[in-house]
Order: sequence, then C-alpha cells, then structure tokens
Amino acid sequence: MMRFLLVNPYYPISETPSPPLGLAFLAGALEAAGIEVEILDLVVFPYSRENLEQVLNRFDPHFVGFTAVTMNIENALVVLRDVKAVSPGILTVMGGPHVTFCAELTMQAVSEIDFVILGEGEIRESR
Ligand code: B12
Repeated sequence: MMRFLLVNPYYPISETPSPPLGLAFLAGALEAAGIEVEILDLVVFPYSRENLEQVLNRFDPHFVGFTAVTMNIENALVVLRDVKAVSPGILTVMGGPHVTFCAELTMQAVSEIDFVILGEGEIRESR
C-alpha cells in the first residue's frame, strides 16, 4: 500500500490556534484513494531530527508532503531537507499558499523539492 506523510511546519500556536484544515482535507482525499496517511503536526509536537527519523523508520512513507505559508516556509524546508538527508528515495511535495504564489522561485531555489502543487491539492483533473 502507498504511504503518504503530511507535515504541518512549526509556527507559534498563538497564530495557528486550530488544526491544519488543508492537510486534513488532503488526508481524507488520499484515504479515499486507498493511500495510507499520517500527519506530523509540528505546531503541537516539537521538531527534532531524531523524532523525524523515528517516524520515517516506523511509517516508511513513499511521499512526504508539506504545507506552508510564506511565514513558515523556512521551518518547512528544514524538515524537508532532513527528510532527503535521511531517506533520499522519498519523494517530497510542497503545497499551500506560499508555493501557490511562488512556485517557480521555490523550485529553482530548493533542489530537494520534487513536486509543487498549486491551489487545492485534492482536485484530480481528467481530460
Ligand atoms: C482561515 C485562514 C487562517 C486560519 C487557519 C485555519 C486552519 N485551520 O487552517 C488561521 C486564523 C489560523 C490563520 C493563520 C495564519 N494565516 Co491565514 N488564512 C486563512 C484563509 C482565510 C483561508 C485558509 C483556509 O483554511 N483554506 C481552506 C483550506 C482547506 O485550504 P488550505 O489550507 O489552503 O489547503 C489547501 C491548498 O492550499 C492545498 N494544500 C495545502 N497544503 C498542501 C500540501 C500539499 C502536500 C498539497 C499537495 C496541497 C496542499 O490543498 C489544500 C486542500 O485543498 C487564507 C486565505 C485564503 N483564502 O486562502 C489565509 C492565509 C493562508 N493566511 C495567511 C497568513 C499570513 C496567516 C498567518 C501567517 C497570520 C499570522 N497571524 O501569523 C497565520 C499562519 C498560520 C499557519 N500555520 O498557516 C496568508 C498567507 C500568505 C502567504 N504569503 O503565504 C493567507 C493566504 C491570507 C492572505 N491573503 O494574506 N489563517
């Protein structure tokens, strides 16, 4: 079964006083498509590379997806680069407002990002 880890990057909880709704919508869509999902919420669960390694070893995801606004993109990139350093074979996906505004710049600046998704991530286009 395919496994997808979703990461909510650190931001002060006083400015993020509710669960990550966008990631929850995505998780629902992924599960409906038969994909196993876990969410690592770094707003309420302090980040360390050791914790990340434990999650990667236990859950063994094929993809790790991140959400980010401009104000927490650097926090997201710390984790994303650690994912690639620990397991270079994992594919990384970045979504959310920051890359929706700055997709090309982000892809050019950060070679560790494999895919960016613009706008709503659960939409599947069929042509
Ligand atoms: C509601 C809201 C909030 C709520 C969040 C509620 C919640 N539980 O998520 C609260 C009040 C907490 C909040 C806080 C902040 N917000 Co706000 N917020 C919004 C608002 C109005 C709607 C966001 C929303 O809930 N959309 C619905 C959900 C379902 O969509 P979503 O989260 O965007 O996720 C979808 C896609 O983005 C995509 N996606 C997201 N992540 C990923 C990841 C992957 C891997 C993939 C594939 C796809 C994907 O798929 C998701 C599902 O369709 C937007 C403006 C807007 N119209 O978008 C501003 C907006 C996102 N906020 C903004 C800002 C600045 C902030 C704060 C930094 C403000 C502050 N006080 O510090 C904080 C940051 C908090 C954080 N960690 O993100 C800016 C971001 C600008 C930027 N350059 O990035 C926006 C765009 C407003 C604006 N125009 O300035 N916010």
